[in-house]
Amino acid sequence: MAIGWYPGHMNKARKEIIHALKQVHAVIEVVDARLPYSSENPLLNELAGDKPVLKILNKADLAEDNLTKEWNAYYRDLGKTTLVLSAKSTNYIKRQILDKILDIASHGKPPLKVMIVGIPNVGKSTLINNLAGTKIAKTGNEPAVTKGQQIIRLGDDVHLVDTPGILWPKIEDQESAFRLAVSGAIKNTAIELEDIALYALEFMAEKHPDRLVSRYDIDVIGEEPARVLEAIGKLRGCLKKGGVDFHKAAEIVLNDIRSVKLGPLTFESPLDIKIFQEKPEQTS
Ligand SMILES: Nc1nc2c(ncn2[C@@H]2O[C@H](COP(=O)(O)OP(=O)(O)OP(=O)(O)O)[C@@H](O)[C@H]2O)c(=O)[nH]1
Ligand SMILES: [Mg+2]
Repeated sequence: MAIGWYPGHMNKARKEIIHALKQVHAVIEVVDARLPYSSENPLLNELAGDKPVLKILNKADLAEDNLTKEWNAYYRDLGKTTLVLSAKSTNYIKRQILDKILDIASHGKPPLKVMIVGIPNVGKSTLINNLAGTKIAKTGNEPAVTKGQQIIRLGDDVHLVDTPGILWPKIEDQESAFRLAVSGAIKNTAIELEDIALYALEFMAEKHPDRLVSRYDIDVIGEEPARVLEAIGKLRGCLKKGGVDFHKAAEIVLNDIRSVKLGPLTFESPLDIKIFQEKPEQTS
């Protein structure tokens, strides 16, 4: 499936990351707390080699607290060091990150150089700006623009490189591609907007039907996602010649989800991932 990332792009990103990682001693990996599995890049472990990695579950303000706790415990069990954050709003981020970095990275010859890496849209630039205390990196959905290499001091002997390493998203896995699309991490290209909204509605109907009912005042129990989308479209006046404008209705649903109008949401749990990973063994 191609969603703006072709093998050529991935190769280029891979080479750039390998080159950039040579210049640092430790790595801060940013993932989206709403989909920690789907927003990580499986090759980072290999690319980081034996460099210590601090895994940041960002956008915690958008995720479900109980599931964020489950993810945190899951990673801790795997021996990973994590930090749950909201780069957009949390204060004292610098102190928290510095403490964790010093925990995992031994001091060789100072300064200890650190770099932020992650797939697009997880909040790398927002985090960098927060740490720098000024707007160094452009945020939004465009790649960061850097005004010459600058160093951000996390502590006297710990320096952060201001250019994030961009990794490619896990789009080869269908489930992950849909979750990334719902979260807004990958732009709506190869997957139709309606299909993304239908995926989201199926998830909502299964996990949080009450929230759908209270937001849209519709019947969702036992209904097909397409009928739910149609009902939302009718209710919100998304009409075109011949019936409901599904595209407009899909936009409404996805905007509502991304702007937390349907409450904090986490699209996957550690249990889902375990089930997913155990599947091939069961069928072999
Ligand atoms: N609610 C919330 N939004 C966040 C948080 N961190 C980042 N964002 C938003 O997420 C969007 C993407 O953030 P960026 O910092 O641009 O992400 P990035 O990883 O630099 O993305 P690329 O430059 O495309 O690789 C922006 O709209 C941010 O405002 C957070 O902790 N909470
Ligand atoms: Mg950026």
